Amino acid sequence: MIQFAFHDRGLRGRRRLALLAITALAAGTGLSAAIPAEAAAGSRVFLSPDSGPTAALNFQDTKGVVNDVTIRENTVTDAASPLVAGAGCANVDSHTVTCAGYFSGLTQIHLGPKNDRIINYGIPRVSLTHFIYGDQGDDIIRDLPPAGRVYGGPGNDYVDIRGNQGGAWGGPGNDVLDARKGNNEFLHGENGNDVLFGSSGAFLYGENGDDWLDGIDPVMPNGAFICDGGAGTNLIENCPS
Ligand SMILES: [Ca+2]
Ligand SMILES: [Ca+2]
Ligand SMILES: [Ca+2]
Repeated sequence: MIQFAFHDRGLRGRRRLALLAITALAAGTGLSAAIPAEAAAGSRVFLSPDSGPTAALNFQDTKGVVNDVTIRENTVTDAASPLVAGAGCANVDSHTVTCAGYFSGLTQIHLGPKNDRIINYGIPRVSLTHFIYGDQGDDIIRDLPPAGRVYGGPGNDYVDIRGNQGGAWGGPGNDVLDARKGNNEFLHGENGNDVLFGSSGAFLYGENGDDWLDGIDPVMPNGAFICDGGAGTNLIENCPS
């Protein structure tokens, strides 16, 4: 009996050891799973907060890659580079992420370095202020929902805003800011020789550099409301005098 009891303790001891080994293995598995996720190449897509009516869609190019992004409702695709889903989001495949709880229309998009492209179709019937940053490089940005705030950042950027009451800032570089398909938009060329196209009720500010401003029609309501070339030798057409 004693021998059996001893043997039993030994067995239990081995079971404990085995259990410890399994626990260690599981912890190790968790660790090894975390390392590839941390090291995974790809831009990050996540919600902040991760759910609810104010959950904003975040896009961050943390790898300095070329991005070619499309946002359509709660789905983000990048035709040029892989995506890694974070809080509130999940990968459909390596270039596609969906964020099931995203319906606010709020965005914080950072395209990071390189010459990137984005089309934001947004969410139908939502017009909350949202933000897109081209950052470094010559970026092409098209924003369709109302109330966007688009910043080209450094480089020669092309920004096309098509909503209502949106704004575009070209940043340093020779930019093209196009509001011909929008209404009541604010365009700021900032530094560089910029081209600004307005439309109904637009406010065009060339700011520093030799800018070309086209208000589309010198008479409201079809044309721009204000065309101000700012410092530099400017060409101003189809604007109210
Ligand atoms: Ca980029
Ligand atoms: Ca840029
Ligand atoms: Ca500029």
